[in-house]
Amino acid sequence: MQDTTTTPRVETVLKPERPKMHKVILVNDDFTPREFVTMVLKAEFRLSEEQARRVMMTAHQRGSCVVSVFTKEVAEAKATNATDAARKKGYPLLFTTEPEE
Ligand code: TYC
Repeated sequence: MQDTTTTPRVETVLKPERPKMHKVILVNDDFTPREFVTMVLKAEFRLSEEQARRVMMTAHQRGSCVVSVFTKEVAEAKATNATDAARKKGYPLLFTTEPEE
């Protein structure tokens, strides 16, 4: 006859949360040359010529366009770099970020 007692245990396994991704958004303006916007998109976001032109034209026609999504830190750094590159040339070009739904 067995005289040991066992107590049932419940183990909780926690899954780490996936970090929320953030969109980088290109905002249209009336002054920045199309070629410059395309060049910045290629340089900072590694878009091809065709992708860059498409994103630039979408922002031009609709007011804004999502460029890509990254973790919060990367999205903010890229938006700041790209906006600063335009400021150095005296253009009002703006990149913003927002969390994905
Ligand atoms: N609208 C600008 C022009 O006609 C070009 C442009 C496109 C500027 C997209 C900003 O996010 C932008 N020169």
